[in-house]
Amino acid sequence: MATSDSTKAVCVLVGEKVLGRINFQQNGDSVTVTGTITGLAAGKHGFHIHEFGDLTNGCTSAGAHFNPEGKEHGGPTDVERHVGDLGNVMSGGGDVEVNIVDSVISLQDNKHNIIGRAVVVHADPDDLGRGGHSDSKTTGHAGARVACGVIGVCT
Ligand SMILES: [Cu+2]
Ligand SMILES: [Zn+2]
Repeated sequence: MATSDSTKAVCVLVGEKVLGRINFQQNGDSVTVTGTITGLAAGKHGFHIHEFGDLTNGCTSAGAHFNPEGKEHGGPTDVERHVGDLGNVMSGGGDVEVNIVDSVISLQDNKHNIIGRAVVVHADPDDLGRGGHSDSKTTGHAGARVACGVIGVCT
């Protein structure tokens, strides 16, 4: 996989009702994830990096959670997590301000680089692998994909 060091990236999220913009900024070993999402129902919504920046077939073709280490699904503070596991965003029913700092994803030239992959926002809460559902250890039981976008380098 050819990657190169970047310090900033952006993702425009598009769905039927849900829209948004997410910015990524590399700060040392961590990435600050900020932005706004509109149109989300009140409650928690799974928020992940998925493996493919391919929206040919809508958000479905973004594939599974970005998981270059071959781990089980978890929460962002768990050792056992997919690289793409950023947990949940919380909606109060209005616009959602995203503000996450994560030290597992990267914009640098290494195998955790997320450039060219996809952000997916889900209809339901991510149970962080703890829900006991058949898909808790793969998807966090987060349900349908309500918006997605490809992560690209920006200035
Ligand atoms: Cu997801
Ligand atoms: Zn996951």
